[in-house]
Amino acid sequence: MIIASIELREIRLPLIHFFETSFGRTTERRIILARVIDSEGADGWGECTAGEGPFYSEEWTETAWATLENFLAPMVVGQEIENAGAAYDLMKRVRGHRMAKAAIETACWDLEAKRARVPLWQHLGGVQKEIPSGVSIGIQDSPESLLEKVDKELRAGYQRIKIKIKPGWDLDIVRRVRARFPDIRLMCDANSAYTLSDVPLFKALDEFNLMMIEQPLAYTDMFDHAELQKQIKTPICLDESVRTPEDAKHAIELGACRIINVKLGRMGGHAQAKRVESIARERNIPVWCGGMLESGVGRAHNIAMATLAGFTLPGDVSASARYWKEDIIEPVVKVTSQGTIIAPEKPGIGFQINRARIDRLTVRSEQVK
Ligand code: OSB
Ligand code: MG
Repeated sequence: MIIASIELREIRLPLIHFFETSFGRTTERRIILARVIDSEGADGWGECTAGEGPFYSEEWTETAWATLENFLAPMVVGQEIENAGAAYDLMKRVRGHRMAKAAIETACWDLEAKRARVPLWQHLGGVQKEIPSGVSIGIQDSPESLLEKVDKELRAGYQRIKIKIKPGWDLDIVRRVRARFPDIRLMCDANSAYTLSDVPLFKALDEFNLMMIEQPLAYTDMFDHAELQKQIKTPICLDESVRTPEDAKHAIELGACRIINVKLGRMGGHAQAKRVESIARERNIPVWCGGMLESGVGRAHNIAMATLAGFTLPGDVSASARYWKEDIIEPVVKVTSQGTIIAPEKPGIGFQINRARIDRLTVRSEQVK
C-alpha cells in the first residue's frame, strides 16, 4: 500500500476520576491521534500514548507532536510499504520516540486489516476471541476510598485488581486490601518508586500472595531488578524497563522478571509488541496488556494485541466508561459480567470512529502530505 497522507490531531479528554501514580496525578488527557490515508482513500487510526509530562517515560505530548510532525510522518508519507509492520522500519532512523512511532504504525495496521476486510486481531494472528480484563486503580485520597473502588470493580466482574503503590502508600494499603478481599487476584505497581534499599518492604509484601509486583525499581535498571527477584518470592513484572524485544530477552535471561507488561506505545507498535510476545512465549514468560489511559482508538488496538497467544494474564484494558463520559468510538468498550472483553468482528480495529466528537475535541491538527 502507498501512504498518501497522515493527519495528526490533538484532542483533550477529561478523565471521569483523576488517576494517580507514584509519578503524579492526571486529570485530563492530551491525546494525539494519527489517521493514515492510502492512495486509494482508505484510512486507519492510531493513538499516541505519551502522557502529559515526561514522567512515565521521556516522551510526552509535545515531544510526540513535534517528532511526528517534523520527522515521523514525513518519513512514511509518499512511501509504498509491503505491510503494516514495515512502517516501523521506515521510521528507524529516529531513535526512541516509540510512542510517537506507534501512533503511525498502529494506524497502518488498522488500515491494512480494513483493506483485507478482516478484524485487526485476526490479522495480527490473535487466537483469543475473549480476553480477560483487570483494572488498575490509582492512589486515592484515603484507604477507605480505595477499598470502595476495589469493591466496585470486583462487583463489575473484573478478574484482577492492580493497585498503585508509592512510599507511604504501600505495605499498609496492601495489607488492608488483602484483609478485606482475601481471595482475589491482586497485584501492585510501583512505577519505579523504590530502590534496593527497600528489599525489606518487598520481603514483607511476599506475605500477601500478590500475583506480581510491577516495576518496583528504576526504569532503566534490569540488574537491580534481577537482584531483587533473587531475594523475594513474588514474581516481578517489568513495565517501564522493557522497551524493545532485546530488552525483553535481556530481562528474562538476567532473571529480572517473571512476567512482562506489554504496551503498544512503549514498544513502538504492533510489530515490535508481537516480537516481545513471541520472545516471552518461547521462554514461558506470561505477558499481559498494559494500559495508558487510552481513548477508544488506543483501547481497540490494545484489545486486538491482547488476543495473541502469549497474553495469558488479565490486563489493564477495561471499559471506556471507567475513564470517559463519552468515548470517541462506537460502540464504546464494554466488559462482560465475567470480566472479559469480546474482540470485535468488524474489519480493522472493529469500532466506528466518532468523527464529529473528535472534531469537537480537537485543539490542533496537521496534515502531512
Ligand atoms: O504503569 O501501567 C502503568 C497509566 C499511565 C501510565 C502508566 C501506567 C498506567 C496504568 C493505567 O496503570 C492503566 C489503564 O487503566 O489504562
Ligand atoms: Mg506499570
